[in-house]
Amino acid sequence: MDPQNTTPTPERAILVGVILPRHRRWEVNENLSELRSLANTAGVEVVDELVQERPQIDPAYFIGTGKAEELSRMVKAENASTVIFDDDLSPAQARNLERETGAKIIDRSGLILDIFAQHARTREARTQVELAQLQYLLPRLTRQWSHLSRQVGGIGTKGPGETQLETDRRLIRKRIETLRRDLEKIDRQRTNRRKNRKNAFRASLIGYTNVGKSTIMNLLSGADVLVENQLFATLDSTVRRVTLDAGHEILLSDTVGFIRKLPHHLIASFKSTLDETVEADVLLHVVDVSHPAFQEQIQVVNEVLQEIGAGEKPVLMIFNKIDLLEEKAEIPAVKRQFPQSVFISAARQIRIEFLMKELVEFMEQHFVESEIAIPLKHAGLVHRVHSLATVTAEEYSDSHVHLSFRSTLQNREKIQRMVNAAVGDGRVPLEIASQ
Ligand SMILES: Nc1nc2c(ncn2[C@@H]2O[C@H](COP(=O)(O)OP(=O)(O)OP(=O)(O)O)[C@@H](O)[C@H]2O)c(=O)[nH]1
Ligand SMILES: [Mg+2]
Repeated sequence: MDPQNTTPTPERAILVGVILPRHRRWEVNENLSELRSLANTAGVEVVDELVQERPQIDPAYFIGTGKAEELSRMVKAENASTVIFDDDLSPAQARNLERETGAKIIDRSGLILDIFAQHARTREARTQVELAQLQYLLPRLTRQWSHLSRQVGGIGTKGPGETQLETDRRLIRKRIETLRRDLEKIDRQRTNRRKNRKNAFRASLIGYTNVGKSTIMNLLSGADVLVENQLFATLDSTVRRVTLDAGHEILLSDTVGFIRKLPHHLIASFKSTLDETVEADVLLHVVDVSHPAFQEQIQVVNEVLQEIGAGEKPVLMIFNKIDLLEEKAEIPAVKRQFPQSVFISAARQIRIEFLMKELVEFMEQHFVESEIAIPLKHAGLVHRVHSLATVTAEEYSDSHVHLSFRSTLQNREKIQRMVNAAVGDGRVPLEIASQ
């Protein structure tokens, strides 16, 4: 940001969406309205929209040549400085459009990265965002992007032209390496912190952005996570101990939300933040059930979960914001579709007690106490059990190590398979005794 310009007038932007034959019009409208929210969150004023139906995308301009000319005229008429495309553009398309319109061309990924950069507060989030930004920037450097002597990022930065390019590319690659190393260090610290907490049952609030995850976190744990009617208010993960009832305590985490077409670099560089989700025992998938596109949002979230390797975890669906539902009659149908679900309003504190009861039940379903005896000659396996479960007792006899442990059902199966594979060489396989 330019320090001399403390009260910048908002950038004026035009949004562009393309309807291909496989898209439905309402989908594109929904996507554009989401793009508008993204633009508003980034502090951009949307002055017009352009939607084009095309049989396929144009390799040079994404939209057709004629449409690109129309866009140019719109830019002039509205005195817009920026054009934001809902789809990702190739660096060449962005360059051509920039030349044609004279405006700065941004795509959805660029915009999301910009918001992340604006919202990043902790060292970890800043490092992660900068890494994703630089990876996004590298192939696009021929455009009028900021020279590296200025801070990378920010929507309105202009660069020095092409002479600096090679130096800039080299600098970026070097910086990417440094950031990667920094992140590895942060990752190791996080992993150590997580190891110390592994004897607790871990639940992770996940879901589309702006659905109410942090509101639920604050409500259940008394944490003070920022809640805003904004996309990507949360970029880090917060972990808090929550007492559900006298006998049940969990570690609850709240983390970054997902969105359609989350840039791939972002997912990759947010690995250490998302590991909180990957390593949770259960996922609490929060949905804004009052949103017209909530079903599609559920799909998007499931796809991202697959991508980060958390697609197979037990999930409790939390349908939030029922206070905003005009048709309460829709609830039974959603409940039939998602039997493992609760319907609440976090903001109005409706049915929160019920949510806590369901959590206890969920916890009992997915967390079990077991015992196993491992022959001493396979004692090397003991540390594997430690890594997958909370060992509550460890006793050595002449022939065996006897372990009592608490784990998720999944991890119990893993332990059983692992021990059988090592020990069960044709003899009777080991049995795990459940308590
Ligand atoms: N009407 C209504 N609003 C809610 C409810 N729960 C949350 N909100 C509002 O929804 C907005 C987003 O809430 P957050 O808790 O920040 O949502 P989030 O999922 O953490 O969002 P990000 O961190 O930005 O991804 C805020 O304005 C909340 O006040 C609810 O039950 N009803
Ligand atoms: Mg949040």
